[in-house]
Amino acid sequence: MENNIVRLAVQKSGRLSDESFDLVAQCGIRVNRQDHRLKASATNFPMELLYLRDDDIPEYVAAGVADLGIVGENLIIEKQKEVRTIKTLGFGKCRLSIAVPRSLNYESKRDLNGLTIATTYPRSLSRFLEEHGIKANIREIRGSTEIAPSVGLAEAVCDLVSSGSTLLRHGLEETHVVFESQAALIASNQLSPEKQSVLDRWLFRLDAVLNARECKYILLNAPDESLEQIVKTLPSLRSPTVVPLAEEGWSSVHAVINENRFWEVLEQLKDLGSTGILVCPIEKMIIDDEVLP
Ligand code: PRT
Ligand code: ZN
Repeated sequence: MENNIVRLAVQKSGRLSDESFDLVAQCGIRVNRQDHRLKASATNFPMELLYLRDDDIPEYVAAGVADLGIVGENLIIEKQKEVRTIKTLGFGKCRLSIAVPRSLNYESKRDLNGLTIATTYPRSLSRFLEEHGIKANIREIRGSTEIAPSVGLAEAVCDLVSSGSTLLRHGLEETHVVFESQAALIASNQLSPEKQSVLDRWLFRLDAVLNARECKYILLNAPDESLEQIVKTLPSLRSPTVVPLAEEGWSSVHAVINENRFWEVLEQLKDLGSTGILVCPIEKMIIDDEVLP
């Protein structure tokens, strides 16, 4: 029984923590964590959570100490451990970028030659410099990368960026994106068949939660004369549901619509004479042969 329990490593406390815990909870998995302990068991699913520093998660999963982990792609790329990326999770979005002081009057990649670049991502930076034929020095530091140029430790930085306000505050200008990143689920390469089947059960739930996050349920009233056009405008799972209203000449249309195209579609629907448009969140969405709208 014991070896059927999958161990999921999550960030103990940091930018990925809350959304990692929420994702587990939204999959209906209840975790009983007491006093901020480093390990906790789920009460209704064969899963155990390990609470770690994010930097350690790829190593723990590669070593098989944890079976699964939720960690930024930035660390998966940087740490180069033998793990499988199962899926990206849509949060913790950022990019690893090179930035230089605005006073440098930077023009092109060539200006990086001969500079010292401070980073906590030496491998990723080194690969980028090599690929672009840039000869710069890498100074590996532990944190607070953005202050390195102002204290004379380096002439440029390579750090994670999300809003860009940290760079701005420190007089730095983003010049190159090394890669884009978001949180991902990783797995050990040595999962037993029992653990793989627990992972498959969890993935079924995870997909239902992640698919639902991307979509909204929409209901509207459509005049019959533009019904055909309205139905064509609406992407949906298979096709929209159309139900006649009690009032002659009108129908109610129900559909599932992707967040990406949401406002654009809504405008078209209004132009086609739709009224009483309601938009509702979807909690879980299970799709088989149908593709996301
Ligand atoms: O203690 P532990 O080691 O677990 O945590 P940590 O302090 O190393 O990591 P944490 O919690 O800061 O970040 C965890 C993960 O969140 C990262 O590995 C990324 O995958 C992801 N992430 C997303 C970010 C950012 N966005 C981000 N903006 N990680 C860090 N930053 C930092 C960046 O380093 C810079 O200092 O935020 C600053 C820039 O932010 P903006 O918004 O000003 O551009
Ligand atoms: Zn860290």
